[in-house]
Parts: sequence; structure tokens; C-alpha cells
Amino acid sequence: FFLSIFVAFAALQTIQSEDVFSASRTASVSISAARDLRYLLYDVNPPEGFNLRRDVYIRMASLVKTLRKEGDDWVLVLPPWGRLYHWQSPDIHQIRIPWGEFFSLTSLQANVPVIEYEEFIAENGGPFIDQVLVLQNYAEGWTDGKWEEKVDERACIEKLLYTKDKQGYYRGWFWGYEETRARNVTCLSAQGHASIMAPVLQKNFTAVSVMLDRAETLLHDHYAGKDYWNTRRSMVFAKHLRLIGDDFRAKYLNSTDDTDRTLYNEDWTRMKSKPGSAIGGPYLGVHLRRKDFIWGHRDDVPSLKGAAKKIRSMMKKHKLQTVFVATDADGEELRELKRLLPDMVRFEPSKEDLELLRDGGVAIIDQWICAHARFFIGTSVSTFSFRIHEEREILGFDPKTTYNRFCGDSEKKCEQPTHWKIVY
Ligand SMILES: Nc1nc2c(ncn2[C@@H]2O[C@H](COP(=O)(O)OP(=O)(O)O)[C@@H](O)[C@H]2O)c(=O)[nH]1
Ligand SMILES: *[C@@H]1O[C@H](CO)[C@@H](O)[C@H](O)[C@H]1NC(C)=O
Ligand SMILES: *[C@@H]1O[C@H](CO)[C@@H](O)[C@H](O)[C@H]1NC(C)=O
Ligand SMILES: *[C@@H]1O[C@H](CO)[C@@H](O)[C@H](O)[C@H]1NC(C)=O
Ligand SMILES: [Mg+2]
Repeated sequence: FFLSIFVAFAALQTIQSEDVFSASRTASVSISAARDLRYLLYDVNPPEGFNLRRDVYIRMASLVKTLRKEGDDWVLVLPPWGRLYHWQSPDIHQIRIPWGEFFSLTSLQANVPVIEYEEFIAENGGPFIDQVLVLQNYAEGWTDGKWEEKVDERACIEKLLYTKDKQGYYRGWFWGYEETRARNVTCLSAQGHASIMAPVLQKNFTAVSVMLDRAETLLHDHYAGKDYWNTRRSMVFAKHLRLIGDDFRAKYLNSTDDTDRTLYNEDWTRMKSKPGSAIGGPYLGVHLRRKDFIWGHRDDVPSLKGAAKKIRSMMKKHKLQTVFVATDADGEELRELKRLLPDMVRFEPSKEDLELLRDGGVAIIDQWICAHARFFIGTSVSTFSFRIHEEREILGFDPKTTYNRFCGDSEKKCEQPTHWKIVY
């Protein structure tokens, strides 16, 4: 199996430089030669996980689209991955990971102009960010309980995670780039959709590079609307990860795109599957979220016994002999799960493969395999499961096979996930 991963990584090297389809950035250069180039950077609350961060990317892409509609030639700078709370595999380098290791950059670029952080440093002439805007809520909450969209410069509410150095620059986490400095840091209270920042970035803070920290404070401009889906569809997983997932499907799950009717077009702009057209591989796909989801004793998350029982009944109902399980269960729980489901199939890379893929790559491969299953069941309100729903929607699965979740052992009203249809 190591060999196939090695080959996939060799493919990564060639794919990254290849222009698979035209990127909008190049296309816009000549038309917009007169517009000033500006950079939007962002970061998210440190404890947030991989898939909530993917969600925040959609909000920021939407803001950049709004900004580009009038005024300057904005480019979105991709915040390097790293130091995520869940990425705890020991002895692996897990910071300053570029987006190209997890996603197809040409695909992202066909939606909105994006560059990696290191490319920003090079273009910008150094690791300097002109203005950091730390977003926060309003100290007073919603005044008289009425919701209104607003943004105002306010004193910082929480202790600022930036400190001034001897030269008067601000130092901070900056995705693990120690040499990065900010020229100014300001706190803004914001309440509303991502694009409420557009006038503020066009009129109030006119520096070339502006970073929004705590960007998750902003809401989606239009959740599950056309723009949402365009950005979501552009988040194509990196080819080497898809190849490894496909290899695994073929070897261990008797699953290929031809037989499963899950043909994929790397150019997402040309991918439009008919709902219900995908059959999926002959296995049940399971995402069983544990760790922080069980520590709070939430009543919408099952015990392992409860989950195993549900898995067995689903396999029987859908006449499936095989189950693929993606989970973040740790040592003890994993042993228990293996005892309850001795035949379950799992993607468990060797130490060497894990070093190449890292925890983020393994998470994506788990999602990719779940996305190709005949039936899928996920965990209540897990963004990891939500991203699998979307991937299956893109592939053209019947929603009945996708929007299922485990119920807590004694959960009374076990509401199933919402079906969000793609808007093309
Ligand atoms: N490989 C793998 N990692 C998982 C799985 N479930 C959770 N994780 C890890 O835990 C993190 C969960 O955080 P997040 O992505 O925000 O999803 P959420 O917390 O479930 O909404 C993921 O990003 C993964 O790093 C799984 O089934 N497989
Ligand atoms: C932006 O500038 C306008 C006009 O000067 C001002 O009224 C508004 O409060 C400013 N907003 C922010 C967030 O600084
Ligand atoms: C930093 O930003 C604040 C708020 O916009 C502004 O009042 C201040 O003059 C800026 N400081 C510097 C050194 O540019
Ligand atoms: C794999 O799937 C094909 C149909 O897609 C089936 O004919 C074949 O028997 C399966 N092989 C195994 C080992 O289950
Ligand atoms: Mg999370």
C-alpha cells in the first residue's frame, strides 16, 4: 500500500504545476489592469477543527467576490493549516501546511482568486501584514433583543493575542510563521453576514493587506445558495488524496467509479450529476464522531454499543455485507469498537504513510471513502459529517442514502439532518 501512496505523491508534484483549466485570476488581469491589488487574509478561533474551517473559507470567498464586484482587485490568501487541536499524531510536522496538500488549487482558483501564504510573502515583499482586524461580538450583546447587521470599531473585549515587539510591530500566531509581523491591530465588533465587511474594507481600512482574525464571527452571506455551492464545489480534494481513496475503495471495498456510477470531473465547473444517478460502492459508510463529542455526554451521540447495533441493522436493511468506519475514536474506544464490529473496514495508514498524508490527509481520505458508499450515516451536528453530505450531493446520490445520522441511545426526538440541494 505504501507504494501506491508514493506514486500518488509523485503525481502531486506534476499536478500542482499543471494548468488543468483556466483560472479566473489570470483571466481577470488584463481587464482589471487599472485596479489596485489587495490581499485579504484571515484566521479562525484556534480550537475550531478542520471542517468548520472549510466552512469559514466559503464565507471569506463570498466576501472576496463581493469586494471584487466593485473597486479593487482582491485576492484571498489561504491560511496555512496547522496546530489543529485534533491533529495529534505524534512526531509529525503539522504546521505551515499549504492548501495545495489538501485541495486542488486550480479548482479553488476557478471560483475566486486565491494564493498560498508563502506566495503572498513573495509578492508582498516580506512577511508583513498592514492591518489585522480582530472580529468580536458586541460586549452588550444584541441591544433590546433586536437583530441588526452592524460593525464598529470597539475596544478589544478579550485579551489580545498579539503583542508589540521592540520595533513597534505586532507579533502573533500567524499560522506558525514566526517572522510574520502586523503593522497595526484593531478590534471590530461585528454582527452580520460576511459581506458587511465590504464597505469597511473599501472605505475605512484601505491598506493593501488586511487580515480578519476570528473570521468565524461573520455569518454566511447566503447559506446553501448558488455562491455557497460554487465555492463548495470548487473545494476539490487534492488529486493524490482522491487517488489513494480510490485505490483503497478498489482494493478493500470492491468499489470503482464505473460500477458505482460516481464518475468525477476534476473541473468542477463541468460537474453536474443528476440527483439519484450515483449508486455507490457495496458498503455502508459510517462517520462516528467521538472525543469532544462524547466528553460532554451529549444525548444526540450514541454509545459504541448503540452505534454498532444501528450499523448492523442498516447493513441488513440495505443488504450490505461490508461497513467502512471513519472515526476519531481513541485507543480504548477503538479496541471496543473492533470487538463489536470485527469485520469493519478502516483506513489505517502506516506510520510512513501518515507522515506523508498527515492527519488532515487521512481525514480527507476517510471523507472521500464515506462519500462513495451506497448508504451513509454520520454523527449529529458534526461538520465532518456535513462535508460528507455535500460531497455525496455533488456526486449525485439520492438524498435518502445521505442525510442519516446516529441517534443517542435514549434520544427521544431524533431529527435527521437537513437536505441541502445544490444550486447550480
Ligand atoms: N481521520 C479522521 N479524523 C476525524 C474523524 N472524525 C473527526 N476527526 C478529526 O477531528 C476533527 C473534527 O473537527 P471538525 O473537522 O471541525 O468536525 P466536527 O468537530 O465534527 O464538527 C477533524 O477535522 C479530524 O481531524 C474521522 O472519522 N476520521
Ligand atoms: C467607517 O467610516 C465611517 C465614515 O467615516 C464611519 O461612520 C464608520 O463608523 C466607520 N466604520 C468602522 C467600522 O470603522
Ligand atoms: C492603527 O489603526 C487605528 C484604527 O484604524 C488608527 O487609529 C491608528 O492610527 C493606526 N495606527 C497606526 C500606527 O497606523
Ligand atoms: C464486486 O462487484 C461486482 C459487481 O460490481 C460483482 O460482480 C463481484 O462479484 C464483486 N466481487 C466481490 C469479491 O464481492
Ligand atoms: Mg469541531
